[in-house]
Amino acid sequence: MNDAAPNAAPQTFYLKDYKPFGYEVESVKLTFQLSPNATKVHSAIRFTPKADAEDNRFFLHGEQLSLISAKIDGTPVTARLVDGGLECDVPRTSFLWEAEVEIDPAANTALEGLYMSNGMYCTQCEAEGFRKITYYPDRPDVMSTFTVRIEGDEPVMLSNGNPTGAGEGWAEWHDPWPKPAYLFALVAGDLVNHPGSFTTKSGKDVELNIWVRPGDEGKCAFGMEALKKSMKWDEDVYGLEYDLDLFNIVAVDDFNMGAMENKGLNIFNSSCVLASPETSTDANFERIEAIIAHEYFHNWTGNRITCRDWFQLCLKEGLTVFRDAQFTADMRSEPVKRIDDVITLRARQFPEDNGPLAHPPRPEEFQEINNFYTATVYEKGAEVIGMLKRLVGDDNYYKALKLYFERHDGQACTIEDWLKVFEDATGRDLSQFKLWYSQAGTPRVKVTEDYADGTYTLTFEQSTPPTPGQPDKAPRVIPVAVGLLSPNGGEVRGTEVLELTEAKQSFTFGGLASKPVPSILREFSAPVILERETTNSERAFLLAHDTDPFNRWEAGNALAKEVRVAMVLDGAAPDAAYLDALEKLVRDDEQDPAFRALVLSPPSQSDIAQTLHERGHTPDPQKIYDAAETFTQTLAQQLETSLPRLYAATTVEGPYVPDADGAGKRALNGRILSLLTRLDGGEQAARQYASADNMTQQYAALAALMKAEKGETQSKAFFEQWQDDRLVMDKWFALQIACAAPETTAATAKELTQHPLFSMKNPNRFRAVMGALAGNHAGFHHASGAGYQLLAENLIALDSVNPQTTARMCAAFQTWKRYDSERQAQIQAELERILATSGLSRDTHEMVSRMLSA
Ligand code: 0A1
Ligand code: ZN
Repeated sequence: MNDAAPNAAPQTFYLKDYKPFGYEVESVKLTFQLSPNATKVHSAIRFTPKADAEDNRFFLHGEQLSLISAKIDGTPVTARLVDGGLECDVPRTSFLWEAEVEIDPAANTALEGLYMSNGMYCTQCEAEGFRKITYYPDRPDVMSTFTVRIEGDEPVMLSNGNPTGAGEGWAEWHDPWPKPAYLFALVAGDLVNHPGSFTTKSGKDVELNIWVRPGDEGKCAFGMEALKKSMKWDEDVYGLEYDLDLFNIVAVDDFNMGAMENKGLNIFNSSCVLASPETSTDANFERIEAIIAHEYFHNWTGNRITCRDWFQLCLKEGLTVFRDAQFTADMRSEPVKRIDDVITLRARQFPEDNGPLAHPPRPEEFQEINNFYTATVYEKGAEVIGMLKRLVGDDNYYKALKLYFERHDGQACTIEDWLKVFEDATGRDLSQFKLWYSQAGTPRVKVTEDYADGTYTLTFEQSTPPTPGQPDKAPRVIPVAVGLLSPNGGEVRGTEVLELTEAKQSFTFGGLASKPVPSILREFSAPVILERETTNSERAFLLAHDTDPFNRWEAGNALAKEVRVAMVLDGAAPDAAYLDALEKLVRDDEQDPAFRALVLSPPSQSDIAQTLHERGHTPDPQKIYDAAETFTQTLAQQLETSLPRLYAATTVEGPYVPDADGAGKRALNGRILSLLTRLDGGEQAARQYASADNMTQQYAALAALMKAEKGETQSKAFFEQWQDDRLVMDKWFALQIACAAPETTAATAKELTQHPLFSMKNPNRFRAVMGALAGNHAGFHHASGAGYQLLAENLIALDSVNPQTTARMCAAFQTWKRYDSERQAQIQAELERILATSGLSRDTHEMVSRMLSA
């Protein structure tokens, strides 16, 4: 069911047009009479006109609703149905608005508003889904208390806040905290709970529950512990306590995103909460812990203090991602978390910032807000906060946050409010820093050096390439953390933060005995691309000696990229010195296994393509693939004699524990197994597959075997064993495609779309297949164009079912201008084909037109 979305000229919304709503909403009472195809929603809402309103048009959003009746103060009224909602003539004094509407949750495959998943009712209202439930001023700056009555025969019926009554066929809820409609939630179905409890630091007992489908009870314990750790951490680090008697989490199989922070009733994609050693990998466990924390942290950064309008989305998302990253660093390993985050930023945000979809963390216009839940808003939004914290220092950061909560609790805020708090708390002028919120694009920072008479000079030049709508950019404030090492390995100057504010700027370091080796952008102190002429031997030196763990990894990563680039461009053999350095590191048992695993993980093929493109070459995906294969094979051979010992030494014995230590060891063990499998015909991997008692090891063995084309038996066995587990089957679907050779990738994916367990209605399954297709760089970009075609066909088919997921997945084409003219022509034709689809959703229309018009 699509919104009426004309293929031409959809409406654009602008930040500059913001106007407050002309009415206060004093209270909201909702009654739901549940029925799969005909749910009735009765609303009783008290409005009071604002005395100082610029505009008293009484407009309520509403989409896909059948209006049955409307009343004001008990008297029937005639509302005018207009585009996107209704208008009505209303009194100039406080009045009670009542409406009855009918909706069809069973037909709602877009998964926005009230919908059904496996026979269970659930809601998703962010960003603008509440208007599909009833007529309402569906905007985040309208906050009110909600009282909800649910009538139906579902055994469990939940809403926000605290329960206030229940009986045969009904349940009532009241949420005392004023909230915007996007935080409304309702869940009803046959659910069972995994209970828990938490006592806040001021002594309040909070009842906790994770609600799941019968059969999934055994997969809740880890999530419950993660929730309790999050509650404790937010008290300890930010001084923030939970504010209701109850906190519910519900797992839902059909969900467009990861999870949702609805007040007191978080709804999670089941893949982001259900965990067990048998069915989840270490990576799954870490992600679940992080997402539970993220949604919980939103209770303050998002719910108690929300956004004035959707342009301010990064106010809550950037800050909450920053907070969940701090949490993960504290629970696990700070350097490993930082390295992982930078890998993700480069893989997801850099392509966005350097392509046709580039937009600032605070965009100034949109057609469909769902298209702006992006890596730029989330991850770059978090990087901006990280820079702010580095610039003002830790103490000032927490002082400013304290002021933010005191000053803005209960309000809907803007980026201006946020920065003002920092200015007031620190006395610093942040007007130039604010450019990070309004300018798109990744700054390039070029560094040159000079040494004479004991004085070392670093000169930085910053510039940002043009992005859509922003041809020129002003210099930004860029914190660059720098340390200096002596050429024989010791640190001569510890980390200091240089503040770049101009287009070109120099910094000097005096009193040095010899020319130092600089370690620049430690901890990745700013989301920029650093350009510096250096040598592979200096990179190898830093890989061995840098005292900053991030930059040690970064040196190894840069080296790995240089070696591959040389292989692709000149057909060079893998660099011997680099192979030696890797071998030394892998065999050094003193080094953290997680770190060794990271250094052993090759840069992605897409990353190599981006690097080639930045240097003015046209990347050839097949050549990049071949170089990767040759490199890994050569590395395996070089390590041949040590692999069995290394494999044995890194195998984690004993019962599986999903902690950071074990995960680091298993990650290294998995890398070693994949190298070994290239040489031993798959013997060791087959043994590991047969004996594994946890998914991390079972999956690692299966992946190694499939990559080596030796996994047919195990893949069948895996299917047999797990065919009834939807989340494990997603792994199976994705792995077939991830491991396919370039020439068979599209065919493999196509075959899987015909598999009886493939479904367009389940976003996880669709993403497992189509996401894996787009993620197999050489397969997706195979010269035949079959990958492009298959994705486009499936996106067209999905658009009428689920526009939001379709639009998000269109971004797989965003790097299209990197490639040669044949590939560009193929992609362009597919994008045009999508755009020409009749009845195309507003979501997909916006994404595809942005990609085509750049
Ligand atoms: N606020 C959630 C993300 C989210 C956004 C939109 C959704 O549906 C359209 C669902 C979830 C978060 O940051 O976790
Ligand atoms: Zn969030």
